[in-house]
Amino acid sequence: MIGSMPVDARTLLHELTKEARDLDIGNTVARVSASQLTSLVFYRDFVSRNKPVVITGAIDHWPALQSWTMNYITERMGEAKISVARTPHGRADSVVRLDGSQYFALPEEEQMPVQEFFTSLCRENSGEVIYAQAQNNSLPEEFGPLLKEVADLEWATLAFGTNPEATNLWIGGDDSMTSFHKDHYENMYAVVKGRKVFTLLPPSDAYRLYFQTCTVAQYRRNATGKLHLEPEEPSRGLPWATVDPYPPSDEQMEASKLAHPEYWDPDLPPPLQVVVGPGEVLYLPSLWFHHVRQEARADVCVIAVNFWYEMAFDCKAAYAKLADQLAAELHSNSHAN
Ligand SMILES: O=C(O)CCC(=O)C(=O)O
Repeated sequence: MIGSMPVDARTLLHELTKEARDLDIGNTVARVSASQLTSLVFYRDFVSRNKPVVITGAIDHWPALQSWTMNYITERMGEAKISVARTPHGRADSVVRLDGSQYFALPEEEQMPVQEFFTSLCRENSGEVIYAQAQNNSLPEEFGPLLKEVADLEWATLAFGTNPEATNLWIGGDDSMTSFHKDHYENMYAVVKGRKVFTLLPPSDAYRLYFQTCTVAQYRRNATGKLHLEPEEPSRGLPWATVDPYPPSDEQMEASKLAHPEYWDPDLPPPLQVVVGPGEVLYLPSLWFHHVRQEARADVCVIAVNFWYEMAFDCKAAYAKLADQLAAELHSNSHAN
């Protein structure tokens, strides 16, 4: 026995991981042309199975694909201010280890005109990283003048049976990353400029992400003008995934292999990786764990629009909750032993 769990709970979870891949998910994310995809096929082959897919050719008609240069966006937006997240390293909303403690680090949040945002984004080596990543229905709420240059994905809306609850615009550079997490939404993620690299794990694999309860803290500027982490008052804890799939140094990679053996285990199927390019849309099913990094290449910045649809709290959601609970139990027992 490990604590109160049978000793083979870990083996059973490994089997679940392998079986989910063998039966349906596979080891790659398929690409399907929008011309072959009706709402019914999309629902039958992907939504009902909670299975990711990249759809090509679905947004070729969006004027945004051609028009959204930095100059054009600046001109359309004028003096309107947008929400911007700022960190020293580009890893907002992620686990940061400091003086022997683990913090869940929220970014400093600012409002600034788009012109100032783009100027800072283009400035190299400022020692800080900014990312327009507000998830408050930001396309209509903050970028209203650009709204008409994208269109709803009507076939997806039909498959989900509801209009999107939020439509968010994301603008950032190569240094911004989004740490592993899951959302209680069905997500249609459309890339307009640059590339997004998604690392994905299904809900069954929660135990491979080593969630730990971290103290919530936020970056704030101190008297010398530097960003530093300030724990929230009153103090609160948040369980968050501690695995970083791109450790910044060889040393940190070795440390991660020791701390997170089931993430890197060569006997388990590796996380799925998919690169989503301009004009492509990723269907990211609800409750899938995702880590996101970006590659601007010649574009200077990466721009994407995502649509969040309400998810069904069905039996798949119940299985996912069980997987989360087993993961928490397994790791709390590993610490205790
Ligand atoms: O693009 C990103 O940086 C993160 C996207 C994301 O996490 C989401 O759409 O849920």
